[in-house]
Amino acid sequence: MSEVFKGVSRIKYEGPESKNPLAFKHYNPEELVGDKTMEDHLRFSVAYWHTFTGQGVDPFGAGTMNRPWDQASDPLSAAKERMVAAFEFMSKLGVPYFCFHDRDIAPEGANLRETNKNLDVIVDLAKQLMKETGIKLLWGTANLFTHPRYVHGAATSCNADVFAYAAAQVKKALEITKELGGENYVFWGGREGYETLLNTDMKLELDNFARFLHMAVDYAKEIGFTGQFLIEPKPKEPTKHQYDFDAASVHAFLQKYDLDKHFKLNIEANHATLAGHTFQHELHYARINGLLGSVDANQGDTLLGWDTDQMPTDLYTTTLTMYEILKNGGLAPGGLNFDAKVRRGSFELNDLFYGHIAGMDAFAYGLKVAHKLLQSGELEQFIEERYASYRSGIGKQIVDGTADFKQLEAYALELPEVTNQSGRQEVLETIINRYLIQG
Ligand code: XLS
Ligand code: NI
Ligand code: NI
Repeated sequence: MSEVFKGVSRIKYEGPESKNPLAFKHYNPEELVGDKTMEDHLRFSVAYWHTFTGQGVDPFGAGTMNRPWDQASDPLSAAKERMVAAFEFMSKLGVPYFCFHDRDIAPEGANLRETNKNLDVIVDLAKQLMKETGIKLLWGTANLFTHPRYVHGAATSCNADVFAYAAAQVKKALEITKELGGENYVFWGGREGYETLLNTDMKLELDNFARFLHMAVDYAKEIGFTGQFLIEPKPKEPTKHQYDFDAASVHAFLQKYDLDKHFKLNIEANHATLAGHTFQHELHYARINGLLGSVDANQGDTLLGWDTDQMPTDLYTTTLTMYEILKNGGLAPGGLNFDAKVRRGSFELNDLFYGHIAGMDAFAYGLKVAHKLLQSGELEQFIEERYASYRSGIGKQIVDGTADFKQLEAYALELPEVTNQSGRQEVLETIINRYLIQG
């Protein structure tokens, strides 16, 4: 098939002074940061749905995107053309990974059998293109939210037939993810939640959700899929209340249902802010609990209360994100997936390059700054000193578990007065700014 992204060749690193919108200013894949190359630290991935399948539809208007592959005569031909164009785009951009939902890559047929056949055709093509380009699959997932059958949820639907249909869909999605060498498999509970408790058996829905995930774990084992399972928390949208609300509630759910050893989390920036947390909070919570598996890299808009999925360009956030990722020892087998879309007004083909270059540069810059910050130890040292009282005396006894209420009371009764020290937030914020400005 003929070239789609005409006039664009392989995107190169030109350095911070470059003004070329089709060049990287900070992302230099081979450059070493600490002991790893940027490419190995960042493990960038393109999200098939936003970049190749999305058409720029919003609740008030039709699609705006200029996408030549959508002109094909029938849905399966469009899916093939889309896949070929996707690999042209990803090769030119130089990303090592992509991610997809089953329904992004192949159209639904008249029934599940036909739909699965469509998938097989496209998976064969993807396999061939992956071999030719060396681009790998970061994760696969099943779309259990678009079709009207999922109106009341999938694994948490009130209708057992829907549960069965969703199971069949995930079974197939696991098979194709394995077939394509996917390194992870994601569960985002698209419509797993409720609109009103007046019609909802929450206990049964949550129990069923856990049953569903156990079945997935068992099936993966049966077929020898060894990729990492990930759950992607999100508090609301499309339902009023999504069960996988945030990292802490998913953690509790996994522990309650004995699933914690099988799953990690895929943390998305815009979902964190929708939950009333910072992105750093969600990453940090996941990390300290050994649950940080992968990241959906995007950003929201502070003035809008929904998942705007914008390309991440905020350097402050990318720096703090990379700080958490470095402290996590990296993300592998996870990565940084751009679950982000160019704005509806950015409808030209080249906007896809501009958007991804912006995101990749913002993360590369964040990586460089976070590495320096971490090496300097300035923040770590402050925290270390702030908690020094727990390393000797009564504090050590508390931490060691040798103190009880009676001993603590005896100690407190002898205390002349408690003295505290400043938390110095402003000083610490200035340190971040200093590193951010120095680059
Ligand atoms: C939606 C989610 C979705 C998942 C994959 O808000 O972010 O895109 O990442 O199903
Ligand atoms: Ni996401
Ligand atoms: Ni999202």
